[in-house]
Amino acid sequence: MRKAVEKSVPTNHQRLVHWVEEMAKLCQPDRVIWCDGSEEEKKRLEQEAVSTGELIELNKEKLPGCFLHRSAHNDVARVEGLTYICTCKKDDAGPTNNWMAPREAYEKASAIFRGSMKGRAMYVVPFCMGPIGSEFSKIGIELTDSIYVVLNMRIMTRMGQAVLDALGSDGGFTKGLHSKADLRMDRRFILHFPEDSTIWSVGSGYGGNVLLGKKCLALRIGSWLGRQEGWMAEHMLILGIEKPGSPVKYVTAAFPSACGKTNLAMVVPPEGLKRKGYKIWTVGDDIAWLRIGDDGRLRAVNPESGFFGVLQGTNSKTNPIAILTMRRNSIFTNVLLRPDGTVWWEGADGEPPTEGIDWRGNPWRPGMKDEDGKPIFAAHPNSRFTAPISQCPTYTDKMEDPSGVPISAIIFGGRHARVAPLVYESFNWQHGVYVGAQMASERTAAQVGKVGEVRRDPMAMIPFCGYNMADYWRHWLQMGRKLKYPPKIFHVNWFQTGKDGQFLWPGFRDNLRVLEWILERVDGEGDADETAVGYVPRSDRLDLTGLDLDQASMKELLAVDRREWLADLKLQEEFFAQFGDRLPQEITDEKDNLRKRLTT
Ligand code: SAT
Ligand code: MN
Repeated sequence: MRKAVEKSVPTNHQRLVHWVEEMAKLCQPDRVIWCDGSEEEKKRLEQEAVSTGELIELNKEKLPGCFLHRSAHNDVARVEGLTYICTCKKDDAGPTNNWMAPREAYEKASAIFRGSMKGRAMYVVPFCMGPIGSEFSKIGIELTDSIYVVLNMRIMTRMGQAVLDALGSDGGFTKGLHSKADLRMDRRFILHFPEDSTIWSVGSGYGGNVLLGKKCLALRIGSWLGRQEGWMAEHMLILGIEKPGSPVKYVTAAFPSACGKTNLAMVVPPEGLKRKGYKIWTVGDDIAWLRIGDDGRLRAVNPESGFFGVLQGTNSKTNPIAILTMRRNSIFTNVLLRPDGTVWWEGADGEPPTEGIDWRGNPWRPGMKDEDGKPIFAAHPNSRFTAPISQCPTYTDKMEDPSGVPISAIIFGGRHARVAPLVYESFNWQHGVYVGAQMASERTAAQVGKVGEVRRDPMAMIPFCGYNMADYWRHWLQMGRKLKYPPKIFHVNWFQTGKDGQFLWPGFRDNLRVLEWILERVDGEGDADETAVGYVPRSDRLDLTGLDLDQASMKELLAVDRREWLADLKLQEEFFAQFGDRLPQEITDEKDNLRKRLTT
């Protein structure tokens, strides 16, 4: 084994080589292949995956360079119940994370990894999160037995020989080990060892469970490193908004998975705003790494280089930019295959096809029902596309700026039918941190579990914070104190419903109307009413040109219902109580102040 590894080793980083050998000894692959990230390698891997059925090549004319992948039926979303933070002290993981002692976790997973790659190749995938050479960036190495993972990582990260070169002979890196093993749910674990900067993922082949640069490194390990090193890893899109005559302003927004981050990151200006000449630049759709710049401002980098976006409901109306982005060199996961080699999902452009092969690989026709009489979906609700950000029509080369983009506003938001108004602005940074900490949202198909159930999801980080959330909020508070020019913090809710259960706000591109007000506030303009929860726009302040929305609905959208807020405060208190003494006093103070404002 030793020889086979060393023959083609393209690095003189001894620690790295040694670790790869050790992991190969454990997993016992037939071959160890170091990935260089080249075109030639990509072609070779695609061919191999097509020959085994791991990938299906799509219509060469209509979708050049595109492939379809079907994951196992029991492996279609992140598994939060099987995701662990493995710190020496349980309290360091905190009450919102699953915890396992590191030694127990290594032992349990070793038993599954042992021999798991027999008959397969182990790919060594060097990747960099963030522009190579930037002070924001972090290097990881993922060892995997999945070509699907290698090809996705090639899109989602800067991957290959350039990363090994940047690592040199002694650079630091996060160690990632992944094996599909036998894809059994009862032998599946996503384990994080922040104290060793190590990630072990076994028994899954799906998205956020296995693309270790994404949620595992860029958020869970990243958030841990961020606290130690004085920066922040957040579940946020990054968007540039350009108004003629002024410099581009950048905002970040934290929404839970499958709540519209990708759509907002690529939003097309609606009528009225288009006439004013607004332009949008997409820097990132899922993750932001934030540092305090020499200029005293918060600066953001998108550590990723691709999108892993939701397909259900994505079409030329809801997100035309995404549709243009995924027309070539993209990987589609768990969608319907049409006879002509193109793909379809619920909510895609056009009528449902009359026939096709569904995401499970079975023949499909519209209107089909299962034994329980439930409709059979053509695509899984959490079906995804993977596409390079460089193909996005709103791509900006600011994305490669090693010092990041300056952030003017931070926006929090959830999917919450009631309670939160369309938009409100926090009174200051400390209050804004509390606004993020009390976020609540309904569960989506992005994680295994009951869809629709409301849960507290502070900063949209509940599945992704790699340490005790009480310490995380303390870190946020400290960052605010260090910032000379802290961004203003806002909260939005696109998902309010009226008495008839219909959404009150049209959402999608019209969300930019709200962002316009947010940027006016950043500039010290934009009229607002001071309410118990924060500053809310006066109902005539949003530019509603071309929008068919009556004054009554607008009023309802911006209303603060004291009774609902007081009822929600009770739920907040139960949630915060789990953190005991570790909860920062500032959070308690802000909550108490809100109660006072609501009752006087
Ligand atoms: O599955 S991923 O974690 O990559 C996508 C998401 O849930 O946000
Ligand atoms: Mn996400």
